[in-house]
Amino acid sequence: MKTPTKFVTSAAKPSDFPPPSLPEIAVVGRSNVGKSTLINSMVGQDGLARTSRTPGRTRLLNWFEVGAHPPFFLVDLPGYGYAQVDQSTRESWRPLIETYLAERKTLVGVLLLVDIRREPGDEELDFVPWLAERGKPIIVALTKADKLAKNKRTLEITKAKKILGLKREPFAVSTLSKDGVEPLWRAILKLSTGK
Ligand SMILES: Nc1nc2c(ncn2[C@@H]2O[C@H](COP(=O)(O)OP(=O)(O)O)[C@@H](O)[C@H]2O)c(=O)[nH]1
Ligand SMILES: [Mg+2]
Repeated sequence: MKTPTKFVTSAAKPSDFPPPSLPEIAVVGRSNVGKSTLINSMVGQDGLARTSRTPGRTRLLNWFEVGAHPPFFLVDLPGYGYAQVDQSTRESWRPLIETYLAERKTLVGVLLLVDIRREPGDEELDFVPWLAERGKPIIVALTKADKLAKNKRTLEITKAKKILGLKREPFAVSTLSKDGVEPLWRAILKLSTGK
């Protein structure tokens, strides 16, 4: 399935954010968790969001306009948890992302990605209640599900739900096998309409 989607703009600071003209969903997660690859896979357009093997490359917020009915923006956020950048650079990104998430009026929800092989860490544990306090719905997806056997996946889904205190089970997705991508995309489309 393909949803016509186009790159809108990148921003390194709030004054570069595009006008809040459409509802938007932010994609959040550690660097290299598979944010860009998943965006490409969900909309069915390889090469739309840039993917990279180099952690920490994408330091900008990237807006994509999804031509669904009705349309909305997907925002690829810079990954947190960069091991290879110095503390001061890391600290300068945090306010940008936090400001965006806290103040963007048109933000209707967040897609949080966690590598299925990694137990959610402090960043995710802090992030879930932080969003809940701000009344922002969250969808969690465990990425790179192809790295685990099916029975092990189920175990990790249950574990992540419990650790993160989620109401719903997280999705397990693989952009390689396409497992779980379609159900996740349906949930995102629904969230984009505020339902
Ligand atoms: N095995 C596997 N690798 C994946 C999957 N999704 C992404 N990757 C790989 O993970 C790396 C990081 O992906 P990327 O989308 O750039 O992550 P981002 O930094 O979060 O945007 C790339 O080498 C991808 O090919 C997946 O579902 N399965
Ligand atoms: Mg990326």
